[in-house]
Amino acid sequence: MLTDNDFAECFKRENAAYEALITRKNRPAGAYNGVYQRYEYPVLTAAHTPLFWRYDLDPAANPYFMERLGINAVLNSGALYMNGRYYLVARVEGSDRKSFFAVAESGSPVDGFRFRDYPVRLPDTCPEETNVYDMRLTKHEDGWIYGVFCSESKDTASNDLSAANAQAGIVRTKDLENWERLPNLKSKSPQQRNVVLHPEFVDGKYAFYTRPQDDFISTGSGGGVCFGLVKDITDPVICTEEKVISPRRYHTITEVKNGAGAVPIKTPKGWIHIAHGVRNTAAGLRYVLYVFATALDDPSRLIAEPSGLFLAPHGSERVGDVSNVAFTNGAVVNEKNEVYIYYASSDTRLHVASTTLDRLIDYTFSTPSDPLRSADCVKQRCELIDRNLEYLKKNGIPVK
Ligand code: BGC
Ligand code: BMA
Repeated sequence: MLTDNDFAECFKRENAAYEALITRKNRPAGAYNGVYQRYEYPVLTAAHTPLFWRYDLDPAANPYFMERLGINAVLNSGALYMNGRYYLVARVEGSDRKSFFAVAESGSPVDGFRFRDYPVRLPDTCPEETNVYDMRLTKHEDGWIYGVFCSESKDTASNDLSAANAQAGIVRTKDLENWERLPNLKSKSPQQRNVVLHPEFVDGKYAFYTRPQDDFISTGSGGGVCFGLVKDITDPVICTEEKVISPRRYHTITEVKNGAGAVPIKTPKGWIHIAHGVRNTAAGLRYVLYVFATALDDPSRLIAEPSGLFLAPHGSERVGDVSNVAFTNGAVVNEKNEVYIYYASSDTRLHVASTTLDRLIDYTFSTPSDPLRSADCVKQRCELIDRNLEYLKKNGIPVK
């Protein structure tokens, strides 16, 4: 048992370490690729959650100054930039495996994120709901901020204890403090995960990016990221055919699954989507980010899909609770047209990568697309090499 003095010392020490972590400056790090810049430190981790979420700070109740309710991970976060501040609605996972949402904010896009005193207290309207995660935040032109997330329940129709059912939950707020829960999205698909609300009306309706799936894990016949319209957001039923806009393809990074990630970014050339693609490997599923663009006059029309992955788990990002995963559900653009992409690694911690709108547009619309066969990929690369060697020779630039 600690003396009151030791208890107080312990708190002081841990609190100082916490403050040092929150106020630590981040800096650009990692290899140059011209597309985006990674940062040295994650922006949020389990250790960024306040001590008073985890410890009982009363020495009489907690004589050893123990964590009573541990936090296991902070990951997949929705993101918003408003009035000069950066807001993240992170997925926080307790050591009990249940996830919940919590708002962290900062004046800087890359460091200084501090959680509000309390997590989001989501209206508890679905008694069967066991777990919630991966909220996408959409500042909609109707004036509300919507949060679309995965609402997971036990599949009671199955004898398999781990069988589950995923649906898209919907909440809305004006201040990220008071949340109104709407009914879950209804679509023809028995399950839905990775659903994103488009920020503008399309044909006067709410537009959703969906991801139909046959069961909880497998997308089965689900062809990829889809698009569907909803007339009334308070009775959200997809009233159109769910049209595939970013298909899964054999022997690509989307072979097993894909899903919408960040809310699409509006640019003069089209809507830019940063999504995730999944392939299976001997070491399990590998999640990477990829990019595609849809037309301004019809956000369900694919107009560009740069080849291959945009961002993959790298170095220490590759290891965590669910290793080999990069996942995003939030990116923001500020008034300087800087883009910050919040991505989690291996279901454990949240990072940021920065780029600019101009770079992202150039990447999206000037990167060649995947020719889908080794022989054609070699041809594509040889054409690049030909052009480069010619250019270097013509300009007298030595490479060796
Ligand atoms: C986990 C998610 C995961 C999903 C599918 C859920 O139970 O919480 O992180 O994406 O299962 O594997
Ligand atoms: C998915 C997502 C994420 C998670 C990923 C890897 O299906 O919805 O929650 O990051 O699996 O486990």
